[in-house]
Amino acid sequence: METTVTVDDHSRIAEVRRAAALLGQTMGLSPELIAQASLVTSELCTNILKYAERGEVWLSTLAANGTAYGLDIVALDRGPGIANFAAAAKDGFSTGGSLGIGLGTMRRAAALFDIYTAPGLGTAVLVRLQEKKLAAPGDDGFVVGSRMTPIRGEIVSGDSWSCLRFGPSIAVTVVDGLGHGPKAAEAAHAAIETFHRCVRDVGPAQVVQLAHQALLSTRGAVMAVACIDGDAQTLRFAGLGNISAVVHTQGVAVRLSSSDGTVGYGVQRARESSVAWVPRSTLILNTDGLSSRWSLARHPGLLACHPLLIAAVLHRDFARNTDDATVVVIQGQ
Ligand SMILES: [Mn+2]
Repeated sequence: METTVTVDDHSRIAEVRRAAALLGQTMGLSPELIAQASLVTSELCTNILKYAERGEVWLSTLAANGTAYGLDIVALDRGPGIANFAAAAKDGFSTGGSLGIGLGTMRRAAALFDIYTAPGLGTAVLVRLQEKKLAAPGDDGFVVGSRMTPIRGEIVSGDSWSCLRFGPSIAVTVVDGLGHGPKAAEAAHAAIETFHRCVRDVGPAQVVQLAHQALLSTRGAVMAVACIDGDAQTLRFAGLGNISAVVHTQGVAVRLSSSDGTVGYGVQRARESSVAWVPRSTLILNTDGLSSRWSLARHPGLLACHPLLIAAVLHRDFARNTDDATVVVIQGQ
């Protein structure tokens, strides 16, 4: 479960705290974690108001096997950015908050803390809070982060994505149902369902082919599938339509190309390609809800961040409001 609150006034601080409490209670998180979330969100909101005047806090619960074990708190703004984060992170550095727990305290409370900021580039902070008594699942060679939002005014997203891990491998798909709203979501879900059913047994091109059959009675979708084998150090890819896919390995970006067409419409065949995958390789997939002109060139150092923060920053800076928008980032460990 997730929720996003715009922060543009001091009254929003209480709203974000309430949203975090509601999310935590609904998902069965402990009162201790909810109290911690309240402190952290207050601090992040106060920083946004003080330095950027406006931003947003995005809250999403973490769950494994149906049990929630944590909360990801991401604060995003397009303010001036923090020139000297090291100084700001020291205890006692005034963030001007009513509680003033400071970035340093926040960092120690967090199971995971990451920040992306530079002058002119805004600030993005990730704080992951985890239940102490519950074991979080391991990374198993891959760390995944994503952000998906529906077009303004819609509750359901016509985009969808999923990933599955098996053995040393991970498979991921991103789907954009044609148009938006419930009919687009229906097409996207049919593609995801096919992916879940088949991807352990067949390659990416065949998954797209099988999805094509499954989507003939729907409005159709564009779809990309990537299968990464950590042992063989290869990534196999196939797509139909305009899902963007780029692999960054050791400073080199390789764009993976999809075949022209629409899943579930006409006669289609997706070509399969393959590239090398090594530890620290990063795969970024996105739908056309992000501007086609998006580029990492504007964000020096972003690739070194946690995939969730990479996805959140790219979404913040390049998502258009006129479509469902999805970014998925997978990093090898
Ligand atoms: Mn779209």
